[in-house]
Amino acid sequence: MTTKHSHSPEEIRRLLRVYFIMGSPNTVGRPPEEVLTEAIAGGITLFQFREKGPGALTGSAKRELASRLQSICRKAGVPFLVNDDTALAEELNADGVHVGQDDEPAGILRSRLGADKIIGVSAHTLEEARQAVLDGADYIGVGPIYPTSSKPDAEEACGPQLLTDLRSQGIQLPIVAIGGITCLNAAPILAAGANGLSVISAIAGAPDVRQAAADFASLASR
Ligand code: TZP
Ligand code: MG
Repeated sequence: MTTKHSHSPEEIRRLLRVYFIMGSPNTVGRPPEEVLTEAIAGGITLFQFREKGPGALTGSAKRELASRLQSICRKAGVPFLVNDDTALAEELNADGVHVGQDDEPAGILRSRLGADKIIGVSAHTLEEARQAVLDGADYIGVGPIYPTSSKPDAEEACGPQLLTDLRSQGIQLPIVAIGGITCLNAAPILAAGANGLSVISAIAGAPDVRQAAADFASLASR
């Protein structure tokens, strides 16, 4: 089922440029609020709260952190998306959600959340990309492009070639690439047709978070 979405593809493509993903396990001992604030100062365009992995918060601690990060985003005008936890996204009235293939289908989410929420879906094949289009997703996340240590159950790295293939097979939906992306290996990803770069460790774990985000921002806006 396709419900009309209210964000234009142009707007989504712009938001995807520097798409920072983070939860408390990713900030190498630093307060997530501080890391997010620095990343925003560097120029991230979209934020996803992804509270997963060793030591991830649950229950009210997770909800409270999400809410603090959401207000930081709100003040800066950076949309705040929630990974997987659609109940939390609804409770907080987040700007959107990002879901994987094992989560709630995007078509159902679209009817429940409405046209104005941003819905992203992870896709690893042409089939999954086509389904995301039918389901009314705003964008797909494609990866891991390169090997990553931030997601232990990630599939095998696909390289920029999968992006080239999806584009040549007619997928026009905005695409953000993910997995092992750094400023040094990002150029072929953008050249292959991705509209933006999704990054955890190269920003959250950088010695200078603001500078790292700024470096991605100048790459992605070329
Ligand atoms: N999905 C595919 S790879 C990945 C996710 C959530 C992790 C990306 O993290 P990093 O540190 O940017 O490789
Ligand atoms: Mg998931």
